[in-house]
Amino acid sequence: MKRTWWKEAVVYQVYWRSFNDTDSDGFGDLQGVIDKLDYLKELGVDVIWLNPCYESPDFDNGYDISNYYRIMDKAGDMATWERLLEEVHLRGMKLIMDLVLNHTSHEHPWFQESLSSLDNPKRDYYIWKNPKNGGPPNNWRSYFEPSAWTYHEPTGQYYMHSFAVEQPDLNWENKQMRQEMYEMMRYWLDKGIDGFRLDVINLLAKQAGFKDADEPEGLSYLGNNPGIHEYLQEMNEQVFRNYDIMTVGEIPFVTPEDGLLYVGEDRNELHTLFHFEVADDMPSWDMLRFKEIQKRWYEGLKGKGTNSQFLNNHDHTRQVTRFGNDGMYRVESAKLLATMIHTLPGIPYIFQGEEIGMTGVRYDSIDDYHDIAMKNKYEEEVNKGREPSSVFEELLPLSRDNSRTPMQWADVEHAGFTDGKPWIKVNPNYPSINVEKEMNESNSVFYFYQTLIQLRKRNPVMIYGDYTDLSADEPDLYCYKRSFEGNEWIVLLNHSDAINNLKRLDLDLNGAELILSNYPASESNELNPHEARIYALS
Ligand code: ISL
Repeated sequence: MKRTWWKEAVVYQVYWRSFNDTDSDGFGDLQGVIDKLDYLKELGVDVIWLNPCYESPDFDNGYDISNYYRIMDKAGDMATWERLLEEVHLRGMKLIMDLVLNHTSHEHPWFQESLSSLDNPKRDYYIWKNPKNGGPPNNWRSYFEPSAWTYHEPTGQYYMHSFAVEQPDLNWENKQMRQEMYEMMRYWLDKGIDGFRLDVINLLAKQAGFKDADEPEGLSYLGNNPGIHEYLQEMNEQVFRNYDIMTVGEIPFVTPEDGLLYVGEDRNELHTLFHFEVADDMPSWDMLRFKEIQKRWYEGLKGKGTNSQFLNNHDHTRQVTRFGNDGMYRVESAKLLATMIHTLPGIPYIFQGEEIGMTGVRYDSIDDYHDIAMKNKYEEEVNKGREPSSVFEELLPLSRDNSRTPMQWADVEHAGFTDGKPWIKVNPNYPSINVEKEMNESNSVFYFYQTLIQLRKRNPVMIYGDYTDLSADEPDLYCYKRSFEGNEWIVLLNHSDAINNLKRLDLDLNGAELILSNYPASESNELNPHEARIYALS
């Protein structure tokens, strides 16, 4: 496969509203990101993924866009955004913008026009259907609502929303709407951004005929429908291929075989993708399942397409809490998970705060949570007559707010995130987990990430190397080989609170050079709890 800058990049996700607040309104802002670019440069990341900062009524934290050409007041203004882009580029980093094409906000002028009458020219920019048997057109539910349809009395039709009522789905069958979206994408690319993270991009094409789903709770009927590849090839032809950029598609419900259709280098669609076989479909850590997933995705894309590797983001609780050990082995576990994500095939993503081992939270009341997904689900379940406290306990671990707590900069009020009242409570463990503390400890999670990133820049084997799992049947030990142009590396991970012995793996490490470990260098055959080692065999 061709070597390219985006395949060699480490991407850092800035959830700006929780990153750094410079105007004391309790929300992070773009100036706050500018003020921390030197920190990101020191970490060594190459690309910054900025969550949506376009104008929005903020029902879904910016994923409900009401003006694609204006910056949300909470975030700042266009002049500040342009200064951010300039400062990112001055530091030799790149900026990709999060873009939502599947739906707009209900406050977008297009939707307001579409609502106004059956024959409004913008009516067909959205998905309107007549009632069926006096109710919704079909039995589909949405991610955030019991039904994917909301009735509009004045025009006597239902409109579709794959997410919240406030997020009406666009009708990608409408050519004029597509052209207006392509024009908007070129507007941002012509400003000099380096690509897009494309929100639920495989949902753009809707299922032909809008028939009832066999399993209305399943949701997969929302994605990968006929027509999606035609849309993406048209988008690539009219937008992407004219720029030196990276596009990463968020693609739920996708298999490696289908995934290749989106990111195959001969497909002229997207550059890479996030699949959700781990983040959405693995409730708790299952090493054997994880290895099987890695094997299938490696074999499915090998030599033809590029995967992306992540274990947490703004939608999923923090990896050290969900998949590691955020208690007595928090530091070792954070470093082990980082070693895994940065040495597996695919582009590694760092969600803000992951690089200092930030953990998930458990607030005591539903009132401490803001996530529309959780609030709607809580209401839906309680409205069924279920006991509120048991619903709360059930939803708590899944709340997307668990990863959205403010970045922890220092052991000062609100962790140095804001001088105002934070929009969401700061994790109470900020006195012991914060950037300032990490920067003063040579053996911190931060400096371990910095070392991993530096290793990646100097060793193409981490990026382009073949992958062989040497531990497929081991429930806790994960050992794999990466090989490229005569270089062979072995990665050893003991994802367990117990000591594990290597002898079961029948490895020959004689003469191997220990490149990196999250424990003091040791030649022992016993791996400590959550110990990670990288060896160079040749
Ligand atoms: O939140 C999830 C369940 O854990 C994810 O499945 C997520 O809802 C889904 O991947 C789509 O996420 C994206 O689109 C949503 C937005 O709320 C998310 O923040 C965004 O990442 C609607 O735009």
